[in-house]
Amino acid sequence: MQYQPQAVRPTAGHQCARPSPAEMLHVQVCSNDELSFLMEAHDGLSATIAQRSGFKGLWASGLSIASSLGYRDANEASWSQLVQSVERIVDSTELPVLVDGDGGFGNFNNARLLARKLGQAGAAGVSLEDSCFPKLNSLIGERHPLADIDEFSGRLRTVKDAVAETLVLVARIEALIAGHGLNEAILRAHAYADAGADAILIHSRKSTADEILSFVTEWRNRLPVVIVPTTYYRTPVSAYRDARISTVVWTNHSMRAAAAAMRRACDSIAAQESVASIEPQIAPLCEIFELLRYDELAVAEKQYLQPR
Ligand code: SPV
Ligand code: MG
Repeated sequence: MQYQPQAVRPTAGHQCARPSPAEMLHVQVCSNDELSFLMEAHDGLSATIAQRSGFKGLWASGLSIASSLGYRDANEASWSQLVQSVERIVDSTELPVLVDGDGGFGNFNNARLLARKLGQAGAAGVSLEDSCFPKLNSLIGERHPLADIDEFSGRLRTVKDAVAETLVLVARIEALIAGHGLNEAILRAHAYADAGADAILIHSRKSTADEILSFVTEWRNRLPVVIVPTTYYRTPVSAYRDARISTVVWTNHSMRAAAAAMRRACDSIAAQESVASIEPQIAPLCEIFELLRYDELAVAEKQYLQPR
């Protein structure tokens, strides 16, 4: 069965106005014949830079936000720290933000609280994965216990009931990460579709896209499919277009780029006891001032800070 795009219902006041964040994300993830791309953001600056590069939507990455705070991606950062980071990301651009909500930080009750708070922070959607609390990043370690299908479906149903009007709900399947194979992944995808998910994120940590493409063939687009080609990065995106995948998420690349650049700069400054040689390699301050719209502040000062 092909998925039938269902509009995220416009909330009161949005009928004639600018589309809501959820409506913008819905177009990209759920009702678009084109392959969409979401770029990772973990703070206001990374969000701003992604928008400048032309991305039309953002992924607020759990791994990248945790890393930037100095935490491990193992639910060490709290749900309220996640919401705070999302607020900064949302405030920094006009782009819709799909938030990596991990497993919802507990049971159905924690998941719906998180979703409500993300909606209030201006997020466009939430992705919930069928992991157990506390989760561990999918790309490390061997212990990835899966949530019970019915219990996780309950988490999805309650989030759908709580925020159907304001957030796109993506159900993320960790069955391939946990080594359970294609049949389990498909079984879960159908259960999560029945529970009200708007899209399915199928995750893999293989170095080729084979198991993702097998899933897509078997799934036959009952709901749109979102993928995360971090480990199978060599596959050209034309393969995803051909497979009619909806959305590719580049989930951690700004954080990793920043880590590599900061390390180079720190190593060089420490070794040389000078910043002279790295100056041409780092962003000039005028670029930072421009990215963060200091010009707008100067204009506002003229308007609002005039001596009477
Ligand atoms: C994230 O960006 O935090 C993700 C994707 O969940 S992954 O790190 O591949 O699990
Ligand atoms: Mg994550």
